[in-house]
Formats: sequence, structure tokens, C-alpha cells
Amino acid sequence: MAMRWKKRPDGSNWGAFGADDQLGAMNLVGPEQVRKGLAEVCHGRTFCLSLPLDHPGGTALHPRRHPPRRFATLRGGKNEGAQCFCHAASRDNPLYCDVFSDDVALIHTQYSTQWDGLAHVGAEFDADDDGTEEIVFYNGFRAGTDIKPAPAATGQIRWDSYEDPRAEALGIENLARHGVQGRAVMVDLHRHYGQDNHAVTFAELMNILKQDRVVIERGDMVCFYTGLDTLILGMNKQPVAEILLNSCAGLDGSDEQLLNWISETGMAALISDNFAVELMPKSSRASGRHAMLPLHHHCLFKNGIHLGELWRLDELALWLRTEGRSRFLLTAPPLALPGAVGSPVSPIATV
Ligand code: UVW
Repeated sequence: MAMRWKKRPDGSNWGAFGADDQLGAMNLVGPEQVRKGLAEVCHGRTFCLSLPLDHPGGTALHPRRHPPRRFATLRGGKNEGAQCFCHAASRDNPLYCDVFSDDVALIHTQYSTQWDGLAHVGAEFDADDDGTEEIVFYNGFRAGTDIKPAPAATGQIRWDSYEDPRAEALGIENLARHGVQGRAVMVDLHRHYGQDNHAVTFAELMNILKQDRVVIERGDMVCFYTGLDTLILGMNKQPVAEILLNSCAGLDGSDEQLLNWISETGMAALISDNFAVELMPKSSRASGRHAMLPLHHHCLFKNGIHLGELWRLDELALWLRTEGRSRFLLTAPPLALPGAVGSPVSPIATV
């Protein structure tokens, strides 16, 4: 089986799931993980792990990502004279009594509660080992051929064109088709750091896991609760970036030991209620040419580990804390949106 690369990045697992693999560590979530997840269900209680998708609100936290906009193509109910917004079937046939409503929504797929797909982050890398760098993604898939670049933004959407720039490979639909259901584990960082803006190192995380008796096994999806979701919700769609960007804990993306641990455990996905799972410590350890978001680079680009961001974890984390538990069944398929590099998600936890 020919690989797409002659040289793979140090610390990567390219090829481990096959030359054509587009699922990465999510390959580890299969029937056995579903059974393990189901074994954690005893109350039958469910928690919705999604923020309302119009949160955090505004663009203060990410200038390119806007809140969803809905447009009604049809609105049933009282006809206020705007014919195109209201369609009563009786207009076609007086015997019909039904009225219809239809929407179109413009959604930045990574605005709110989301999955980062494997085509979300690539790197400039010499995968052909010929002295030239190309833009490459997980498992050696290339920009240009496999991941089609976006045209220069014109500010206009062509509804009549279906030639969208898209991820021909590594699109989020692969994850949707696989199904995302299995055992998940909560790591309660908020319990230890409150609202302190702290980049958690490998050594600190190991202490927390030991203290809280949290065990992570191969194939588990791992959630890190930081408390940022509560802060976001409390700001009621008027986010104060200064506060949100300087509050709550997150993983120290520049800690190599932590990154290696993530891939060595065989966890299937990494999830948090913060923006990027990782936090950059005030002074980075990196030198030379390096990734701006090292945990994204390690997980998405090198090891095919999907990232879940801006999830709502507070209610579940507090319930688990009270019950002295950390494991639950997680069901979190993305949209089956072919060619998308990420997706909104409405995850459900069952305990
Ligand atoms: C970036 O593009 C930086 O985003 P995210 O943290 O959502 O992966």
C-alpha cells in the first residue's frame, strides 16, 4: 500500500490506520467503545453538551467567525402581506389547509460548539523529502488536490454554483458516516483552578488524574471542563474578549510531554468548553520554526485526533463531580456536510 508521503513528521502516526485513512484516532471508536459507553449508563439521564449556536455572540473572539444568520424562505402563520415569506397551500387549492415555513441559515461551522475536522489544520512540510515544502494535512493529504483552496473572498455567495472549495479528502462527512458514539471521560480542571487562566502542564495533569481517580484508556474521548462555558453563557451574547481570553484553565500546548502523552494514551478525541482546548503559556517554550497552535498541530495534523471546542460541559461536569464519577456515554456526530473542515455539533451525554 503506497503512502502519500516519503517522510512523515516526527511524532506522527501517519500510515498507522492505512495509507488512505481519513478518520485518524476515531478509528479506535467502534463497537467495543460503544459497549463500554453503554455500560456507564445507569440513570438514563441525558445532558445536552451544546451551547446555543448563537453563543458566544459577536465577533470579538474570532474576527472571521460570525454568529449564525437565519433567513426565512417561507414563513407560515399569519400572512402579513409579505407573499414570499408565507405560503398557505390553500392558495394553490382551497381544499388544502396546511401552511409552510422554511429557513435558510448561514452558519460559520466553527463559530460555537464544534468539531475541528482533520482538514482544519495542516502545515508546510516536506512530505516528499525532496527539499521543498508543500501544504500537507493528516496522513499526507495535499492542499490543492485533496483540500481545495478557497477563492479570494468576494463577500458574495453564489447560490447557483456548486463548485465549492472543499476538502475532497478528510472532510467532516467521514466522521459523520463513522458515527461518533462511545465512552467519554471528564477531567474537571475547573475543580482545581476555578477561573484562573492557567496552562496545565503534563505533570499537573497527571496529579489531577491521580487525585480525582480518573483513568483514561485507549479509544476514550476525553473532555476537559474549564468553566469557560458558564462565563460565556453569563455574558448573554455580549462577550468581553478581555475577560474570556484571560480566564479559566486549558492544556499547555507547548508542553511536549503533554502532547506525547495525548497520542500515547490512544485517546480518540480531545474536547473542551474553551476556544481551542489548548492555552498558550505566557512565555512559550518553542524555539526555531514551530506551530502557532502546537496542540492543534500535534493532534489534527500529526495524529488525526479530532478536537471539540466550545462545548457546554458545566452541568454534566458538576453532576459527575457530585456523583464521584468521570465516565459517560457520548454521542456526538457532526453534520454529514461533504467537504467541510469542521462542523457544529449537538453532543449528548448519557449517564
Ligand atoms: C482556529 O482556527 C485558531 O481555530 P480553532 O481553535 O477553532 O481550531
